[in-house]
Amino acid sequence: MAATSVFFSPLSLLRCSLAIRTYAPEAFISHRLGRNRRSPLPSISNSGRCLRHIAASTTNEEASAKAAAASAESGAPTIFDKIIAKEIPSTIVYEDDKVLAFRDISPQAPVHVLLIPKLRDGLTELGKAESRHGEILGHLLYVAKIVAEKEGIQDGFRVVINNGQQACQSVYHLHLHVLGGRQMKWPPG
Ligand code: DGP
Repeated sequence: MAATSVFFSPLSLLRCSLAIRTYAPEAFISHRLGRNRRSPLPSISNSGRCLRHIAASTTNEEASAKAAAASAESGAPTIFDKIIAKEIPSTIVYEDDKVLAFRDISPQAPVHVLLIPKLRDGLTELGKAESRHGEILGHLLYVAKIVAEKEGIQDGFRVVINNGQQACQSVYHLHLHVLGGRQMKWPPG
Protein backbone atom coordinates (compact mmCIF):
# COMPACT_ATOMS: atom_id res chain seq x y z
CA MET A 1 0.00 0.00 0.00
CA ALA A 2 2.67 2.45 1.06
CA ALA A 3 4.77 1.59 -1.97
CA THR A 4 1.85 2.38 -4.29
CA SER A 5 1.15 5.75 -2.75
CA VAL A 6 4.83 6.69 -2.97
CA PHE A 7 4.60 6.90 -6.73
CA PHE A 8 1.38 8.86 -6.98
CA SER A 9 1.54 11.85 -4.73
CA PRO A 10 4.23 14.45 -4.10
CA LEU A 11 3.60 14.18 -0.38
CA SER A 12 4.28 10.51 -0.64
CA LEU A 13 7.53 11.24 -2.43
CA LEU A 14 8.57 13.20 0.61
CA ARG A 15 7.44 10.36 2.83
CA CYS A 16 9.60 8.06 0.76
CA SER A 17 12.63 10.27 1.27
CA LEU A 18 11.95 10.46 4.98
CA ALA A 19 11.85 6.70 5.13
CA ILE A 20 15.24 6.48 3.40
CA ARG A 21 17.20 8.55 5.94
CA THR A 22 14.69 9.75 8.45
CA TYR A 23 17.16 10.89 11.05
CA ALA A 24 18.08 13.77 8.76
CA PRO A 25 15.28 14.35 6.28
CA GLU A 26 15.55 18.04 5.41
CA ALA A 27 19.31 18.09 5.42
CA PHE A 28 19.44 14.86 3.47
CA ILE A 29 17.09 16.06 0.73
CA SER A 30 18.64 19.48 0.36
CA HIS A 31 22.17 18.07 0.55
CA ARG A 32 21.43 15.60 -2.21
CA LEU A 33 19.93 18.37 -4.35
CA GLY A 34 22.93 20.58 -3.78
CA ARG A 35 20.92 23.15 -1.84
CA ASN A 36 21.51 24.95 1.37
CA ARG A 37 20.40 22.58 4.11
CA ARG A 38 17.98 25.12 5.53
CA SER A 39 16.21 25.58 2.16
CA PRO A 40 12.56 24.54 1.78
CA LEU A 41 11.64 21.04 0.78
CA PRO A 42 11.44 20.40 -3.00
CA SER A 43 8.47 21.79 -4.91
CA ILE A 44 5.89 19.54 -6.52
CA SER A 45 7.42 20.16 -9.96
CA ASN A 46 10.75 18.94 -8.62
CA SER A 47 9.39 15.76 -7.12
CA GLY A 48 10.35 13.49 -10.03
CA ARG A 49 13.90 14.84 -9.97
CA CYS A 50 13.89 14.50 -6.20
CA LEU A 51 12.92 10.85 -6.40
CA ARG A 52 15.68 10.14 -8.94
CA HIS A 53 18.27 11.87 -6.75
CA ILE A 54 17.06 10.09 -3.65
CA ALA A 55 17.04 6.71 -5.38
CA ALA A 56 20.55 7.31 -6.73
CA SER A 57 21.96 8.49 -3.42
CA THR A 58 20.38 5.62 -1.53
CA THR A 59 21.99 3.24 -3.97
CA ASN A 60 25.30 5.05 -3.48
CA GLU A 61 25.10 4.83 0.29
CA GLU A 62 24.25 1.16 0.16
CA ALA A 63 27.00 0.50 -2.40
CA SER A 64 29.53 2.37 -0.25
CA ALA A 65 28.43 0.42 2.80
CA LYS A 66 28.77 -2.85 0.90
CA ALA A 67 32.26 -1.96 -0.34
CA ALA A 68 33.33 -0.86 3.14
CA ALA A 69 31.97 -4.04 4.72
CA ALA A 70 33.97 -6.16 2.29
CA SER A 71 37.25 -4.85 3.68
CA ALA A 72 36.09 -4.39 7.27
CA GLU A 73 37.76 -7.52 8.56
CA SER A 74 41.13 -6.69 7.01
CA GLY A 75 42.02 -4.42 9.90
CA ALA A 76 43.30 -1.89 7.40
CA PRO A 77 43.56 1.72 8.57
CA THR A 78 40.60 3.92 7.74
CA ILE A 79 40.24 7.57 6.88
CA PHE A 80 39.73 8.18 10.60
CA ASP A 81 43.31 7.09 11.33
CA LYS A 82 44.49 9.89 9.08
CA ILE A 83 42.20 12.32 10.89
CA ILE A 84 43.54 11.17 14.28
CA ALA A 85 47.11 11.56 13.01
CA LYS A 86 46.14 15.03 11.63
CA GLU A 87 47.38 13.91 8.23
CA ILE A 88 44.13 15.17 6.76
CA PRO A 89 42.28 18.17 8.11
CA SER A 90 39.10 18.07 10.13
CA THR A 91 37.23 20.51 12.29
CA ILE A 92 37.89 19.25 15.78
CA VAL A 93 35.36 20.24 18.42
CA TYR A 94 36.67 18.19 21.34
CA GLU A 95 39.75 16.12 22.08
CA ASP A 96 41.18 14.27 25.04
CA ASP A 97 43.68 11.46 25.37
CA LYS A 98 41.13 8.80 24.39
CA VAL A 99 38.55 10.45 22.13
CA LEU A 100 38.47 12.78 19.15
CA ALA A 101 35.32 14.64 18.08
CA PHE A 102 35.14 16.40 14.73
CA ARG A 103 32.49 17.69 12.34
CA ASP A 104 31.09 15.22 9.82
CA ILE A 105 32.12 16.01 6.26
CA SER A 106 28.54 15.46 5.10
CA PRO A 107 26.38 16.98 7.84
CA GLN A 108 22.85 15.67 8.19
CA ALA A 109 21.80 18.33 10.70
CA PRO A 110 23.01 21.82 11.67
CA VAL A 111 25.18 20.09 14.27
CA HIS A 112 26.70 16.78 13.19
CA VAL A 113 29.79 15.68 15.07
CA LEU A 114 31.57 12.32 14.94
CA LEU A 115 33.13 10.86 18.09
CA ILE A 116 35.80 8.22 17.71
CA PRO A 117 38.14 6.35 20.03
CA LYS A 118 41.72 7.32 19.20
CA LEU A 119 42.72 3.70 19.67
CA ARG A 120 40.47 1.43 17.60
CA ASP A 121 41.54 -1.69 19.52
CA GLY A 122 39.35 -4.03 17.48
CA LEU A 123 36.33 -1.74 17.58
CA THR A 124 35.72 -1.66 13.87
CA GLU A 125 32.05 -1.60 14.81
CA LEU A 126 29.97 -1.71 17.99
CA GLY A 127 29.18 -5.34 17.30
CA LYS A 128 32.84 -6.20 17.97
CA ALA A 129 32.72 -4.84 21.51
CA GLU A 130 34.05 -6.99 24.31
CA SER A 131 33.88 -6.42 28.04
CA ARG A 132 37.34 -4.78 28.03
CA HIS A 133 35.84 -2.01 25.85
CA GLY A 134 33.35 -0.98 28.52
CA GLU A 135 35.38 1.97 29.71
CA ILE A 136 35.92 3.55 26.30
CA LEU A 137 32.30 2.94 25.29
CA GLY A 138 31.11 4.68 28.43
CA HIS A 139 33.56 7.51 27.89
CA LEU A 140 32.36 8.01 24.32
CA LEU A 141 28.80 8.42 25.56
CA TYR A 142 29.93 10.86 28.22
CA VAL A 143 31.83 12.86 25.61
CA ALA A 144 28.66 12.90 23.48
CA LYS A 145 27.01 14.82 26.32
CA ILE A 146 30.00 17.18 26.63
CA VAL A 147 29.93 17.85 22.88
CA ALA A 148 26.17 18.44 22.94
CA GLU A 149 26.68 21.05 25.65
CA LYS A 150 29.56 22.70 23.80
CA GLU A 151 27.45 22.85 20.64
CA GLY A 152 24.43 24.25 22.52
CA ILE A 153 22.12 21.36 21.69
CA GLN A 154 21.92 19.80 25.15
CA ASP A 155 18.12 20.18 25.19
CA GLY A 156 17.67 17.89 22.19
CA PHE A 157 20.20 15.79 20.39
CA ARG A 158 20.53 12.32 18.93
CA VAL A 159 23.38 9.83 19.18
CA VAL A 160 23.57 7.31 16.33
CA ILE A 161 25.83 4.33 15.72
CA ASN A 162 25.47 2.66 12.34
CA ASN A 163 26.57 -0.92 12.81
CA GLY A 164 27.37 -3.02 9.76
CA GLN A 165 26.36 -3.04 6.14
CA GLN A 166 22.62 -3.19 6.70
CA ALA A 167 22.85 -0.04 8.80
CA CYS A 168 24.93 1.66 6.06
CA GLN A 169 28.13 1.84 8.11
CA SER A 170 30.77 3.18 5.74
CA VAL A 171 33.85 3.60 7.97
CA TYR A 172 35.02 0.63 10.03
CA HIS A 173 36.36 2.50 13.02
CA LEU A 174 33.67 2.78 15.70
CA HIS A 175 32.08 6.21 15.68
CA LEU A 176 29.13 7.94 17.28
CA HIS A 177 27.17 10.51 15.33
CA VAL A 178 25.95 13.39 17.51
CA LEU A 179 23.17 15.21 15.66
CA GLY A 180 21.10 18.22 16.63
CA GLY A 181 20.11 21.81 15.97
CA ARG A 182 16.79 20.96 14.36
CA GLN A 183 13.65 18.98 15.12
CA MET A 184 14.46 15.30 14.79
CA LYS A 185 11.95 12.82 13.40
CA TRP A 186 11.11 9.31 14.49
CA PRO A 187 11.31 6.52 13.40
CA PRO A 188 14.73 6.73 11.74
CA GLY A 189 15.12 5.39 8.21
P1 DGP B 1 28.81 5.85 8.86
O1 DGP B 1 27.94 5.89 7.64
O2 DGP B 1 27.99 5.68 10.11
O3 DGP B 1 29.95 4.88 8.74
O4 DGP B 1 29.43 7.30 8.97
C1 DGP B 1 30.67 7.67 8.47
C2 DGP B 1 30.70 9.16 8.45
O5 DGP B 1 32.03 9.59 8.25
C3 DGP B 1 29.87 9.79 7.35
O6 DGP B 1 28.78 10.49 7.93
C4 DGP B 1 30.80 10.74 6.66
C5 DGP B 1 31.99 10.81 7.58
N1 DGP B 1 33.25 10.96 6.90
C6 DGP B 1 33.78 10.12 5.98
N2 DGP B 1 34.98 10.56 5.58
C7 DGP B 1 35.21 11.70 6.27
C8 DGP B 1 36.30 12.62 6.29
O7 DGP B 1 37.29 12.50 5.59
N3 DGP B 1 36.17 13.69 7.13
C9 DGP B 1 35.08 13.87 7.94
N4 DGP B 1 35.06 14.94 8.72
N5 DGP B 1 34.05 13.02 7.94
C10 DGP B 1 34.11 11.95 7.11
